[in-house]
Amino acid sequence: MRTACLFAVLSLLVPSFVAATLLAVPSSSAAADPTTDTAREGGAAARVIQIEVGDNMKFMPAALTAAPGEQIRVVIKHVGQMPKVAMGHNFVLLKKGVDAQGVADKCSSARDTEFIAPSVKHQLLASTTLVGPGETAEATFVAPSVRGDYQFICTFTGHFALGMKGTLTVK
Ligand SMILES: [Cu+2]
Repeated sequence: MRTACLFAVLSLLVPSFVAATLLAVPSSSAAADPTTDTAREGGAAARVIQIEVGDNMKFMPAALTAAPGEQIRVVIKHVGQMPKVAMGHNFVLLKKGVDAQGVADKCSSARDTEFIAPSVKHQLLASTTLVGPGETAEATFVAPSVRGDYQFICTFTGHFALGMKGTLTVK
């Protein structure tokens, strides 16, 4: 009874709550199917940017653009062969002015938290979980209102130092 009332109230207040609730079911079942286009799920207004990551330790593409305040959903897909334990990747978008090497250093030993050290979270605009071959992960965020370049990196041990980085240009 109480749950039903809460649902009704939320539905009135937030029309998208209903859609989000309904979408939650197909999302979870589709996640088991690697051929499913994850990017189409979740609906709403976010623009999807797909990035491939692989055994060459590059983001492809490494140069992204967004409008100030634009809703963005970054989807990374691991297209490599090497096992996740040796070649996992993530997408970590940094706030403006954050020292990328410092973040990479702190995260490099944070394997238990998928290479996102708790101490750097306040320096991030967005981050995904870690992916291995054939896996995808996504991060949804609002592009900053301040125009300029924002760095993104992979925080798996050593990858930033080997050049696994890119730039989101807000313009
Ligand atoms: Cu990586």
